[in-house]
Amino acid sequence: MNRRTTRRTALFATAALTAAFAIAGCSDSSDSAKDGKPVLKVTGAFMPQPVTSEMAGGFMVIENTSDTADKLTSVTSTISDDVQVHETKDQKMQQVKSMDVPANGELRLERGGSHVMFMGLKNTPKVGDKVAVELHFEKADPVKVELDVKERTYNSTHH
Ligand SMILES: [Cu+2]
Repeated sequence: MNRRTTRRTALFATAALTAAFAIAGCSDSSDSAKDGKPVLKVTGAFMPQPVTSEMAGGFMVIENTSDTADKLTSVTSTISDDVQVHETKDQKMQQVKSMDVPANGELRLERGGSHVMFMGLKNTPKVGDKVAVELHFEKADPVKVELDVKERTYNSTHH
């Protein structure tokens, strides 16, 4: 398929989709704040350069500026088929099914605390690289984030 054909197909699909929504009458609810979904903002996302390809940690702050509480339910990435959300208790980390993102609050994924853990890396990123991840939430739409790969001692979420 050449580029022109692809583009025309995409345009047609969009038009068909718009028509379908119009017929279903779904368009009038879209004016309210993101359909009542929480509004999330991610800052300071980074991954310390992994020592081996076995695993890597991911850190960031997920800010919720809405009145609706949400939960981080999973993380996906092209770098690993097994990305986990870990909490740290008594200096031991364990996998959890979800993590709260409180209304008008934030979820801090930081060193020594909760974090994202990438198991079985498909490659070993170096300082300066970016690792793309997608965060999935119970209510909010998925959020795509790029983690900056930093030196192993780097800490952006430190206060
Ligand atoms: Cu961990």
